Amino acid sequence: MKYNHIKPFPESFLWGGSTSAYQVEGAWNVDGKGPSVIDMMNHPEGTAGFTVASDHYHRYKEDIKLFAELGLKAYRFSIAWTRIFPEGTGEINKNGLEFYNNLIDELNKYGIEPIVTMYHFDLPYALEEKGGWNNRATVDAFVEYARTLFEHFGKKVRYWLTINEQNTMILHPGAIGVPKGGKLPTKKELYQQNHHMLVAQGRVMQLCHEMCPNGKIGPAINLTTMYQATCKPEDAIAAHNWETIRGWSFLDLAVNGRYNALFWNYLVERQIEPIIEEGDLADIKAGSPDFIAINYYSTVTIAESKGDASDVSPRAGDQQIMLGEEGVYRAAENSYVGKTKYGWVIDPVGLRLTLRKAFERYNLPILITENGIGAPDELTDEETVEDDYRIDYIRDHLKQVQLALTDGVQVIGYCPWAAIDVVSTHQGYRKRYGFIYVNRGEDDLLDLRRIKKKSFYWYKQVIETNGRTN
Ligand code: BGP
Repeated sequence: MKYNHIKPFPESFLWGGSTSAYQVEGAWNVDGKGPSVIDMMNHPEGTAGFTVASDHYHRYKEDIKLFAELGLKAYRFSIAWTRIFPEGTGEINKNGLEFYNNLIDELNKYGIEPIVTMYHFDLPYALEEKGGWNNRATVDAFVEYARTLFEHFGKKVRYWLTINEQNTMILHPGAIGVPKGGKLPTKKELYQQNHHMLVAQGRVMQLCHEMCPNGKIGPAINLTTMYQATCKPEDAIAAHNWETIRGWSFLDLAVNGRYNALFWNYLVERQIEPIIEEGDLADIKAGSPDFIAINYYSTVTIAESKGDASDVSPRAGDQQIMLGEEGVYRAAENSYVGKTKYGWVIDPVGLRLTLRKAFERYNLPILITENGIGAPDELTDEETVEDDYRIDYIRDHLKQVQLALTDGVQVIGYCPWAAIDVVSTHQGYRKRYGFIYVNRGEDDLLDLRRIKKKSFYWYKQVIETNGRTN
């Protein structure tokens, strides 16, 4: 659609940057922190782990000063559950509360809006040992953890995100990692876990509204639009299958409090539907979000299933993510989009389409909590990184966000991944996303000094001009 006038970004637009606790903090066992499932997972040889990460735990003041120089209006980070409750529940670790209290104060000092993810993949290992999300007790543990966060930070934090990428955890459990000696859950278990997370999320959203009158809370889902490989009607059905099962079914529950009919039938037909206890659906429904947070990286193109094992194949460049499901859909190539060095599809227009579809369906403000390009950045002799590919990627996506705003979609902020280099879950520091380079290798920690990349200066100017990208 051609427009004569492109709408400007709103004055209140939350120009931000994102990280998560296990990928940025390090200090995995410091000051009373307990282990999480992430700390206990198997690691590929020669790839940086999470023990030191970017050492943000010890350098958060220096980092936040740089975020202020960058001009960030918001910083989206996660709280490590195991810093607050080392065992997931029970005794509170005061040091953990103090760390986040100081971090939030430091952000507020510079006028940077804290956007807090409560749970970003790092379930306390002590809970995992008792069954993790298969166990209903984890629902109560999450609600108590949330209550503690609201009690201590409810007056200082306005934006809360419940669970990061619940859909990734359920659909690609191997992508987050398997605890040492552990095994992947069955599909039946996964959809039971999913149901428990939804009940927990519903209760936590209600609690937020009771305890934090100025607070806003929402789910953070990895959302993407699906293209059909051809105009063959069966391809269209397959694309719709996967768009529903992968994305809408999670948000339909979080926002509207109901199991999507197609999704529910898919579960029942495979005998993997969860046990729903009395009061669960009421809790899910009563927890209404104030906004939707979406993580967007790529689109997926889908073809009709062949009904055999050939439907399933690994995503290019990423053996951890399997695409396709026998009898449901299979992944197809899209010759109209680019790819990153890691094989992830680059599709800025897909972001506009995803935003339009999500807004049309739920009519809630949308916060983009992740978007970015992972690349093997190289430090130059001039002490910078010439990451023009990152500038291009973000510029192209921002142009589409602005078009989505012009379409009428209410986008309230953009927090690219990542504010600073963090450990990529599988590719360590060989795959970087930040505006700020962290000087370390996979095993060699070097001096961990912070270096501004070319994209830092570019994004700073984007923020200063409220969205001028040229
Ligand atoms: C998202 C996760 C982030 C981050 C990002 C990039 O799905 O929410 O935590 O890891 O993906 O992924 P990767 O580091 O694997 O490239």
